[in-house]
Amino acid sequence: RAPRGFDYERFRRSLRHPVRGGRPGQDPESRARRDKVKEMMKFAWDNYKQYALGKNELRPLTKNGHIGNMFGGLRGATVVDALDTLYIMELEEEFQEAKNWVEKSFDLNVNGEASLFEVNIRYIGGLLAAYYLTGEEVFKSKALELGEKLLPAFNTPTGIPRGVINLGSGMSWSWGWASAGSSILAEFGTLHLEFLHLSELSGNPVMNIRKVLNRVEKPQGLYPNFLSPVTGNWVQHHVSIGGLGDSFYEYLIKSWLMSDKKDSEAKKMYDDALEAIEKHLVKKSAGGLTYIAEWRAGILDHKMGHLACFSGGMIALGAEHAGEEKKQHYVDLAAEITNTCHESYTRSDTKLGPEAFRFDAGTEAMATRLSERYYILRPEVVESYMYMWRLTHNPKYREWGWEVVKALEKYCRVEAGFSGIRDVYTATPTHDNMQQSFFLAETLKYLYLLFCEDDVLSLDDWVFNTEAHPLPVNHTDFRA
Ligand code: DMJ
Repeated sequence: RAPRGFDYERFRRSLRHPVRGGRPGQDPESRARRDKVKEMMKFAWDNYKQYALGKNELRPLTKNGHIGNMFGGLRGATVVDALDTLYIMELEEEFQEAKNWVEKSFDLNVNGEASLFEVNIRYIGGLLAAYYLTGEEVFKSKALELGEKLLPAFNTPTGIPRGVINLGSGMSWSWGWASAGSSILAEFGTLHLEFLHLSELSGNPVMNIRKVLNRVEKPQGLYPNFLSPVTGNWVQHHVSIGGLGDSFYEYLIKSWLMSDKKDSEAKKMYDDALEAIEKHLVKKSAGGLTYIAEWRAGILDHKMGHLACFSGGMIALGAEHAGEEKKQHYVDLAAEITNTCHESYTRSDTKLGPEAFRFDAGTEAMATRLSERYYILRPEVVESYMYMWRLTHNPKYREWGWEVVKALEKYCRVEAGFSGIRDVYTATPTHDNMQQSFFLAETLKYLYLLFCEDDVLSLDDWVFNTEAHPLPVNHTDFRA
């Protein structure tokens, strides 16, 4: 079928709510808190612009840029990740600065090894969201051009892509650390939302991943984290709703929502997966905290990663659309998990949570290993506060979000930006000298939305990708 043009104006008219803008009647306290988060965003952006524009991240202590090795020679991860946040916060001048950089300096003719997953969620997601929010063609054409460069990674016997791709040659291979040439569930399972939009905009259908996953036999209904892109079979039986697994589950429920609830296969896979997770992984600690353990070939590891804390929000989002008989149950489960993640924050000296916390040998929601005590400006806990707030309007979620704002200001704000910290259990932590791009894409966006009215980026119109980039729900076909 010949590609047809996407009718942007028709799409904008179809939105049920304006995407941004202050609403009259908002209570003064929430307005002031929202403005504080906006000031933090401006500070994070201004320092990135001053010291690191065109690099991937800002190093706020040494006041220079960081390039890293995840993006295969692409630059400006912070610019692309920040675009939609700057736009919805009405930081107009700063948005123009970011847009100018994309227009004039964003070079896609690079040659290097990139993570397919990271390029997809940050760059493709960021560019698509910027296009849908503003209608500026430059974002669409860059997204489509970059999407093309990622396609060779899907040329495997099963259609399941490998994790690493050279953006110049199109050669792809598996991560050296992933067992026996396998692909990672959270990586190949976190492409669907963005690639559906790329297909919609370009007219080229892609992706065969869902079919393989639906067909393959699952141990106890669970999805292990490693799968061979050659045979389509699991390579190792490690299951986790945290790192390596996380956003695969998130993209099932969000695929269904983004399809305007038509993709019933995704909904069924989500429902079944969540049931298996509840049956085998959800536990209650001696102190009454609900958590999600990890599973290694049948043996439970009573640990929850910060990454797994997104699941409170995911279950809340699913609960809103669950049948009446299940709804309250899922609202309660989401609230309990979010509460546990909040506990991991309140039990630290900084009121920020560790990278992983455990529930064994008398430990409750605290890190036990030195190597797990750090906080790198991650969003998952405030992400869950935002979804729980929109679902319940219980004011405690706004209070919890405000506690995080205060802690970020006290412990992570430095002279030239925000930095991660190495130990949340000391009131004088050392800094890791890194302002992660997801801090601007996600952490600050979710905090801002927590203090906005519900119709700013309404969940009726938008689905957030796993990097918090809003993609529109397909109410109708907008091809002219
Ligand atoms: C982000 O890139 C995304 O949220 C991803 O899903 C997980 N890791 C970081 C944030 O912690």
